[in-house]
Amino acid sequence: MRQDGAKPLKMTTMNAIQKIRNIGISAHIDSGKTTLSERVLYYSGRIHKMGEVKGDGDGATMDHMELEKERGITITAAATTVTWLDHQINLIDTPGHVDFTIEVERSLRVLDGAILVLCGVAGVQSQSLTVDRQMRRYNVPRLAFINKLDRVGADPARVIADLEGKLGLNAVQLQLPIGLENDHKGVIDLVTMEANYFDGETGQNVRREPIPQALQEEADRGRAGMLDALSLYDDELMELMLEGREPSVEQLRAIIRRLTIGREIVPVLMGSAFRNKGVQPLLDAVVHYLPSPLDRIYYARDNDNDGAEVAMTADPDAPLVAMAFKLVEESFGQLTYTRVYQGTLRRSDSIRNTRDRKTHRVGRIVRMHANQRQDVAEAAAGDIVALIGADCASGDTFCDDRLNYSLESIHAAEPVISLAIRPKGSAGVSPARSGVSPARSGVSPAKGADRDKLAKALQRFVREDPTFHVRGDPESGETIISGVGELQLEVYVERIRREYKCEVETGAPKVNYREAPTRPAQFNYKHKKQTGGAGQYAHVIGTLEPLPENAAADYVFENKVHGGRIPTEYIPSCDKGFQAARMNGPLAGYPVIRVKMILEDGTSHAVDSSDLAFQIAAREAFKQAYLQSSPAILEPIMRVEVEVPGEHQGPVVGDLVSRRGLIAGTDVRDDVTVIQAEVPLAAMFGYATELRSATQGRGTFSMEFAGYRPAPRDVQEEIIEKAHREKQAAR
Ligand SMILES: Nc1nc2c(ncn2[C@@H]2O[C@H](COP(=O)(O)OP(=O)(O)OP(=O)(O)O)[C@@H](O)[C@H]2O)c(=O)[nH]1
Ligand SMILES: [Mg+2]
Repeated sequence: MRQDGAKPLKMTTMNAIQKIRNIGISAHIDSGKTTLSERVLYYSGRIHKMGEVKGDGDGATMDHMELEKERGITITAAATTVTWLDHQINLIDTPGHVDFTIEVERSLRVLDGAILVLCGVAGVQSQSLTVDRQMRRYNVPRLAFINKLDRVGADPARVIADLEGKLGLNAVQLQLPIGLENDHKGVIDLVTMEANYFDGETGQNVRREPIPQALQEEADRGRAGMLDALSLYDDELMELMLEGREPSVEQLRAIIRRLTIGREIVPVLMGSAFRNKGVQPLLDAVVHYLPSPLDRIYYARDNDNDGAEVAMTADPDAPLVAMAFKLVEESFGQLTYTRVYQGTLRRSDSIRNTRDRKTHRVGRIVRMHANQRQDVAEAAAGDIVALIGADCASGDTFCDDRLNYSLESIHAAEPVISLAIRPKGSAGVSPARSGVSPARSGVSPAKGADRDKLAKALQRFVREDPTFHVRGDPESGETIISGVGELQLEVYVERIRREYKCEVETGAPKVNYREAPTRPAQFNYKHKKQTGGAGQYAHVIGTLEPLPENAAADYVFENKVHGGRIPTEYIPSCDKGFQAARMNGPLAGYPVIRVKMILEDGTSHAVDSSDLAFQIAAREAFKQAYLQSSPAILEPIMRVEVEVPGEHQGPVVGDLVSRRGLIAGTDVRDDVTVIQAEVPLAAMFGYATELRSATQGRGTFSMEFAGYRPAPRDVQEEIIEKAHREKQAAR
């Protein structure tokens, strides 16, 4: 049940919050997000020299990590604050590569609006689709910016058709380009009906002029098209038009703002970030059309009231509710990026973490500018800041003592790929699990120190990144890291070397398979042990059932035991036992998913039954039923998009098919072919290198997890056999 108990805000407070814009820049890899952000920083006066993502200079401000500068890609999201038209814009530049998608996910979770950047040549690419899904998940209103109009083949009309056709958005074009490719000079603003040019070496001087004669007709058509599109959604405009009246600029802006915030339309702007064209009007549009924190309603769950949904109010005087959405561990403590939803976060205040109900004192609060920080005394509702020294996990909610609210957590992608890792030259023993001091383990002190460094690094990355996991393999004793993709793991391995000065070796990347039952099976298992003193007794009866592919949870437990045949206190023990067995699938040791355990009956013993006895019985019962349920090995299937010059289409498609790929479609534009396919992850290792050599370096691809599907019989048998061999070898 929702409670909308917001009280009206004071005028001065409202004015201040209305002038905040929390926005993210998200898009497919390499579409120019960081280049665009650099211009935003420069034109707003935040920096005084413009850097570029690639080349010999100092690099872009937002790509501050050494690895980012070297590779010319964004790896972690960076935040900054700029002032524009008397508004405060908190801006987060996110990475485009799908392996770092958690950065986009958590940014969109806490931002009020976004800019979806598109390449003027390539249009809607695979990551645009992913980003679009994420923006929908968090109901984020957005603007589209068609970038790279200076590139050969740039075609904004086609990109807009893509936005409508592929993403199903109501794209409303607010600008026309003045020239394309080498002739790209500026944009025509269809709201004010002016031409905008960008003069000066860095495009810093915006010159607004009457529309050139040659473009007047096109501009009139564009304006009429824009008004038609808007009037479909807005009665006020429809009426004006029926009366033959022209809306004023203010009226039009108000209508566009309303429709954008209501997510009925996506205004489209354009230019070339690299050539310094169109960025200032985009910033104007951020202020004019994207929501302030007051324009969005956010809900929390009240844990003191059965998790009822409560609307928060962006009132600085209300009790605090804030979300820690991203952490970075640093030498002087944890840096916690936090969005304040309600109330005010003040230095030295006591706040409570809803997850563990622990109270913390707020230490330093800073405003972030890429890797620079500026101390502030407080942050009010609607603001985004970072805390120094807070102790929490990413996604935690902080509240005032009086509240017990939780904010919905951040969606984390599936870790489908694994790698064994160890300090160079050491045996394959897990540093996390060895628990033996270096002096006693027989390895040299240097090695022991390396292990400590590795353990420290891994511990940190696990805390920071919910898609990164570490475990010790019980069979081989190795440390296994897993994540969403090869590049993500490669970056962490490189960071361990650089930031922790620890040389490591890794095994070959491996697929994280899953197991699942395919038909129901019964269990009836009695655990009975009589050894001298107290015995052990537990007996469980029930059914194991497969869950459908799209089930909300991987595992469900249902208790149908009547009449206390199993005492209530041991029911959770059974659940625990099933879950423990599930994590180590009896078929090949992979976690079992899509499984429901129904506990129906059992027996107990007044003296010999215990928590432990029921856990053991449930574990064995799981194995018993599972092996009767025709279990299958599931493999991760990836959605793959390959872009190649037309002449390579045939061989590249043939190669994908030979990798057990299903071709979902091909799209030919000019001389570029985009191939969409679904391919098992197991067949995609090393694909980057092979594609490069097959296309003389001109092909690119991206892939992301689509779902788990049963592997073909022969592949399953191979996986099972391999698991058994490894188990034997470990013994
Ligand atoms: N021709 C042209 N190139 C551009 C433009 N904007 C960016 N680029 C180039 O495109 C490449 C990628 O730019 P970035 O700004 O790093 O792109 P990004 O979207 O931040 O990339 P990731 O963060 O790695 O996803 C760089 O070589 C830029 O110089 C543009 O408007 N025109
Ligand atoms: Mg970038």
